Amino acid sequence: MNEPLAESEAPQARNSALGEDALWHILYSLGRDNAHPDKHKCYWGLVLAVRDRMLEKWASVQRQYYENDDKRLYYLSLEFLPGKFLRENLLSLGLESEAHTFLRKYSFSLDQIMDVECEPGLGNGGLGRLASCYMDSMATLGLPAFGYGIRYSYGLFRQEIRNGRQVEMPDNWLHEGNHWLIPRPHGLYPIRFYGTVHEWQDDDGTLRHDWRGGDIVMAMANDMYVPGYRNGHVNCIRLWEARPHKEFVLSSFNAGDYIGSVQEKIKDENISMVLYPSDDAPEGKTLRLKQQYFFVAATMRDLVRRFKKLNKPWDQLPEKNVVQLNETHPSIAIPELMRILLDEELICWEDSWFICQKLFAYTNHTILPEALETWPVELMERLLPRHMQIIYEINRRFLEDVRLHFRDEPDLPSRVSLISDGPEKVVRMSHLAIVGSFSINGVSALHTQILRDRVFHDFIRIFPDRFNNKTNGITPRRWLRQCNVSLSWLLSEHLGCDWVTDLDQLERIRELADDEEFRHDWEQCRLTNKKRLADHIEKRNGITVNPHSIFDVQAKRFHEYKRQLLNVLHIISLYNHLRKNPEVMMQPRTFIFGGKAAPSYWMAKDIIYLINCVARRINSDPHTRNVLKVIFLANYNISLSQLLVPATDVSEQISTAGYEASGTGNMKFALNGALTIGTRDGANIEIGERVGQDNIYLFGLCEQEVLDMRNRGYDPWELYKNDGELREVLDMINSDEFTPGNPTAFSGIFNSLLSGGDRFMVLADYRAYAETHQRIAHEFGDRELWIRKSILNTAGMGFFSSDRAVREYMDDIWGVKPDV
Ligand code: GPQ
Repeated sequence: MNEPLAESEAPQARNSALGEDALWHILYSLGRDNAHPDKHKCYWGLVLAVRDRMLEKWASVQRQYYENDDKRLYYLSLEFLPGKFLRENLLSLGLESEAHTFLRKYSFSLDQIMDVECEPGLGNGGLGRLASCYMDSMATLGLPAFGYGIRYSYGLFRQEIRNGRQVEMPDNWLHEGNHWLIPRPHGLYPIRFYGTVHEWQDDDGTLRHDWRGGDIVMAMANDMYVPGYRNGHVNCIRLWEARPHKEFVLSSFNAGDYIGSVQEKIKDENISMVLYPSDDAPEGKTLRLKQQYFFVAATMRDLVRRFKKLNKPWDQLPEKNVVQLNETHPSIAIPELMRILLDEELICWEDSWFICQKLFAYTNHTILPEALETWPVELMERLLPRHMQIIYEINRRFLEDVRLHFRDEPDLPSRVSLISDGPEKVVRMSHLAIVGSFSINGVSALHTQILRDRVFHDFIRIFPDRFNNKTNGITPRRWLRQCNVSLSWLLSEHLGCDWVTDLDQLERIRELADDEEFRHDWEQCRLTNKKRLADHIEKRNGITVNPHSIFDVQAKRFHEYKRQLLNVLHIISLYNHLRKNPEVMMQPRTFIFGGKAAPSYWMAKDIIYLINCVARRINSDPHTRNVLKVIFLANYNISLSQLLVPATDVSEQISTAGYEASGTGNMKFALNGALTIGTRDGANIEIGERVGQDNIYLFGLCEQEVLDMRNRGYDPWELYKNDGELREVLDMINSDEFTPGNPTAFSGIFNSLLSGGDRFMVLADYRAYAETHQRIAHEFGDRELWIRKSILNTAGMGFFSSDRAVREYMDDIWGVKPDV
């Protein structure tokens, strides 16, 4: 993303062997003896050799963007979760076999050297992973696209389980350095905070504004490269890192305040120090707003700098660029661009606003009321005084318009206002994003419908053409080709290799569901994956699990709405059933959990503790342990997910209907042949439509029923009284059954389900859930039936490729074209 090289300076494509280059780098770039390279040296040598090849392609692609005068997409996201790079990049660049040849010489496998790689945890969960899937598809489709985010020094915390409880440990992912990331210490941007706004008049007498003073922090780029799948295309994700402002530090040195100046330096670097570990629930802390403005301001600088090089009039900015906002986190970009256009480029308000509204597009990922971002006016006024003025002016003009067009609705302006009047005035970031964007999309059909009907209902009437749906997708490269090698080979044997970039081809295996030999091979692949996971569980948790048992997996962030509680209540009732009926034949089951809870989310952490206490009890009971196991896998991340996904028989997608915007884990499991037990929520509904209702287990209240039940007055105590099995389970939780000597360990959970009103309708869905599980256990026993369903799941999942999703964004929103 630096200036493209002139043709004559362009590097020559590498034609030496990958292994030779790796050895060269071990000596000359890493400064290590390359005579008998160990695992670490082999890994880093390979990384550098692969990186060379990516950089060559990247440079020529950048040149192409300029030469072809392409419209560019800027994808702004506070989170990215790319997972480990080496295997993915080898695969995309077609370098796998060369890498194997090199490693074989030193008796290493690719799996072994992948242990050396740290996974960047620059995101919390679904939102960050979606951004990475989309970057992969953009490169694979050859789009002129740029990802932008923050290079956090510390990623999402590492989770350890001690005595059953989550303990958070820092994730110092850069401690060894990271050659996948190229720092660009030249050409840093100054980013201002605080300060004051001065007014002045230009020659025409127009009132102008100038934001001055305050603190300056420097933004330094770190570039991470994303190769397309075997198409010679390489894009880049630019991650900003905060650096101290040199002049400021120098002046303190001169004043003799050495310690003071070092402290200032540390304070400035804090901005990009750590990822906020909350998901679907923003933390209203000043540092978070600083992070948002910091990365957005640096990004808009890059955009404007590149645009100015084209020497085009400003009204062409939206013809040559589009900015996609991943949630409201980067929505301060809207007033920031207004500030640049008004105060620096001296463009008038009307023209500036016209440009903004044509440039930005906003994706909403949640309807949880507590997760809709707001910032106190008072904070915004201090930290970003000019932006607050601009927001007031945007609001004033917008509300004037609303009053004009909706004269008989006097309440409407206050409902849609960008600023809410409560005891504390806050800026509603979603309203800002809606008013300042030409497109607003939800991430599944149901979610978009809820945005239309409820959350943004007023705005639909004001801007009827802006709202649209883009159902999420996942990249088949990482989530099938890479994570499920055995199944990928089987698919390629029957379909050829094109499915990797054309996932609809999977439809063609539908007819093979009737082929006994194919079903046999399918089952063998699944068993291989399950054995691999069983080995991992043995190693990590010291527990032996039966690879022929049902692997039932719920892996995702811990959140009450995702209802891990529903799952554990059911496990306890199965356990009770087994103890009471020791002679009963039961399908062996292994329930596997993975996921982190936000460090301050006590209820979610208690649920993790409950699962671990229940697991300890069940796994050690000699009467049940051959048929029932409960496993909590610590530190769930992308790498662990790649191991779990291909080994899962039953995928738990059991959020309260209406709460999960889409879900993407649901797609990964089903693509790999797991059957879903799920509510009619988010993308589950669309998965059911594609794989066929016979091949998915949907249960429980739908979104409308949840609303109706709550409106009628839902009383969880009624269910407690009437369902003896459920009551027994709840009473066990409310006693010292799982925490001997401590009967109140889970009273918080018990109370939230009963006296607290059961906000997420866990008890209301309990019976339907338990019955559905019974059906699943029965059908799993019929191997032919089950494998057929498994095949039909994979066959129907082509739609959920992120290539499809990105193509829809490209055609309906971005208006960018592939350049390959
Ligand atoms: N999501 Cl708002 C997150 O992972 N983090 C967030 O801060 C917000 C949403 C998820 C959402 O819960 C899932 O339903 C979606 O599938 C995912 O975003 C991607 O759209």
